[in-house]
This record gives sequence, structure tokens and C-alpha cells, in this order.
Amino acid sequence: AHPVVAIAGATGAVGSEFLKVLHDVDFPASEVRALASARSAGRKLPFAGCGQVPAGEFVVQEMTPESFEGVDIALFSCGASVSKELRAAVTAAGAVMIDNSSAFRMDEDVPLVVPEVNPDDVAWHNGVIANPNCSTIQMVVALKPLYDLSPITRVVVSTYQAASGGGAPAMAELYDQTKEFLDGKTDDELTVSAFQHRIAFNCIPHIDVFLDDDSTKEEWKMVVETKKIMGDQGIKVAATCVRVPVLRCHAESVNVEFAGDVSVEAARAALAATDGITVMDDCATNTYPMPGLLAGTDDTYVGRLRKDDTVEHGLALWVVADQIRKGAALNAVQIAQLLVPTA
Ligand code: 2RA
Repeated sequence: AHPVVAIAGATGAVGSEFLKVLHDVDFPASEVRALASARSAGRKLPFAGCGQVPAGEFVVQEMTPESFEGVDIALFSCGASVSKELRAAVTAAGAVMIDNSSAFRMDEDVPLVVPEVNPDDVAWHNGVIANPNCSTIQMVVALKPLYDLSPITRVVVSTYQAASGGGAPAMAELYDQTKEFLDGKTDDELTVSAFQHRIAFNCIPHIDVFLDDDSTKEEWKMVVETKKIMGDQGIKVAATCVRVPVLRCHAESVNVEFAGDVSVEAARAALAATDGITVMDDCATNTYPMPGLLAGTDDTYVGRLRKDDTVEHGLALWVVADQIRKGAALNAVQIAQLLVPTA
């Protein structure tokens, strides 16, 4: 009843957030292991405690295939190649791997789960459950209650994605580059390594690699993952993904086309009634979600709800969520909670 939880990649932006979320939801663990690469082994991480695990400090252990013996749930956030390398060891140990990388998301035998949307899909896992891409997660959370009003036929989305999607080094790059830029450094003098170009005072319409059709892999993920999570291959998605100089919340402009009519009022009521969604939408008081002001929150925030009358049945909305929490660590821990119903 009290699972042993391993955190693979504990020193990363998402990894260290796993520790905070386990505490915040008081996950009923009997043991938590903080694992990372040899380079990070020995580092100390504070932990506020959860379940039967008291507050204290973890010394990060080097992750090896043997690290998973006795583990029930392994929360992974260390990149696709490490997840692929360790999958067999994790599942052979009898643990369920909840993987934040893109390694297995589209595999037919791997559920891709957002608990507000398709919680029942955890039932058919074979040892691995994938956590979707961050930009997909927050969009489908907002789409699901709308889909329940009338099937969605087409979505056009443009994202405004925070530096945190590139991990802790990318956040540091935004921060340091901004200071260097204000200190007068020129583009030739600035350090650019986490992104393709300077991110300070800039927007970069390029996340992940380019594909043969000139879209990016990030845009492709939003297309294919949305269909898989929503369980409807008929939903057409057109995505443009853009990196913006924000630290940790992604924002999205979403135009939704439905099979039948959905009024703004019905959409607002359905969104407001959904756990995990906060509607912030009042033009009279300039109220709408903003990514710079929502860091560290758990909900998916929706605002700027209005009719899109360029199509027969259309709505437009603006969606914001913390990329490290709902876009990654929190969603993964919520999946773990589905596996431990008493959690
Ligand atoms: C990004 N989608 O924002 C990625 C993170 N998973 O770069």
C-alpha cells in the first residue's frame, strides 16, 4: 500500500520539482530514492517529506540498472535515451515507469495520460506510462470539457513556451543572457547554447528539431499526442510552437472548431466546473492568465474566451500553465496517484 518511489533525474528542473510535488500531495510513499547521473551523484537535495518518508536531505545516488530493485514507481525525467536504456531494468524490477521523455509516447502499448482527460488509460499499461509533452498537456486539459459539449473537429494553436521547457540550464541562460544584454553585450559576445538563438528580448519559432515537412517536432507532438490522449484520430491540429523569454509557464492561443454550436457561456461554465482548471476571464477588470505571474501554480488557467466567427462553430481561448508542474512533474505524480488509489 505504501510504494517505494524512485526519481530518475532528481537534480534536473523537473526532477527536483518531483520532490516538491510528492510533498505537496503528501504522496503515500514508504521510501523515496533520488537518482541521477554519476556527474550529479553525491549532491544533496532537501526534501520536505511525504507519506512515511520524513523531511530531511537526500544524497543523490548514481543511477544504475540495479537502482530499481524494490521500487514500485519510477518517475523519469532524464531524456529519451536514458529512458530507453533503463526501461528493461525498471520493468524487470516490477516497477512502473512514468516517463516524462518523448521515448515511448506514441508506442501502441504505452498509455499517454493526462489524468483530467484519459485517466482510464492507465489500466492497460505494460510497465510504462508516458507523460505527454508539456504544451500538449495544458491544451488537452482545456479542450476536454469543451469536447464534452460538442466534438472538436479542428484546433489551431500557437504556443508561447517558457525557457523551463529546455531544463534548468535553459532557464539559467535566459536569466544570465538578459543581464548580459542589459550590461551592453552584443549578440557576438553573448553565450547562446540552450537555444538556437538569443532568447533574451526575443522569440524563437523553433522548438525541438525540424522535420521533413518543415514543421518542428514540438509541433508534431501537439498534433499526434492530442489525438492519442483525446482518443479521437479525427481532430485536426495545426500548431506553431514558439519559445519566448518567460521563465516557467507556457501560454497558448487556441482556436477551436466544433461539430455543433458551443456558446461562450456554456464553454465558460464547463471550464469553470472542471477540477484542475481556473477560469480567469473578465475584460472589464483586465483579468486573464499571464505566464509571468503564474509560476509555481498547479491549475491550467483559461481566459480570453470568445467566439471565433471565422468558422461556423468556433471559439478562441488563451491557456496558461506552469510547464514544470502541470506540464511535467505534477502530471506525472497525478498519474502515480491513479496507480495508488488511496493517494
Ligand atoms: C519544451 N516541450 O518546452 C518541451 C519540454 N518538454 O521545450
